[in-house]
Amino acid sequence: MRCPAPTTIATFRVPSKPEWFATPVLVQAGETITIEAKGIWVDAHIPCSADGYWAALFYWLGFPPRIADGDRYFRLMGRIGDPGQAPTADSVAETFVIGSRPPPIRMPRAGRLYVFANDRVGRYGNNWGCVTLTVSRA
Ligand SMILES: [Ca+2]
Repeated sequence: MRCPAPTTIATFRVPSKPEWFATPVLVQAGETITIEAKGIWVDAHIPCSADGYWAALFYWLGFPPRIADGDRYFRLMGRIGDPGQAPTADSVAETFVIGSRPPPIRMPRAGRLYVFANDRVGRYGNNWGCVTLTVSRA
């Protein structure tokens, strides 16, 4: 039986400044996609990959990022939203961790893939750089 290779849907850059970045990727409920993120982006003066960086002190001081992420900041996160409208509020339940090379991710619903660096609300102005995502269908 033939086993097709993953099909690349799109390759694109994701800047770290927007609180929501609308990707060109539209998904169906239940399909599985793979994502690979390459490159370095910067939170203020802290360069990191799409895996973010360890920031237990910020959590301890009472300043976690938008989505609590086990003492990490700035990890690439994803969420499926309406194709023409980014989400207007964060939802822990609907957000999934991406990072730089996650295992295949099953899409919880149909829609557009939105992504963001998991920074603190109101602290996106000092973000720089972008990572490059390649999204494939398994
Ligand atoms: Ca920042």
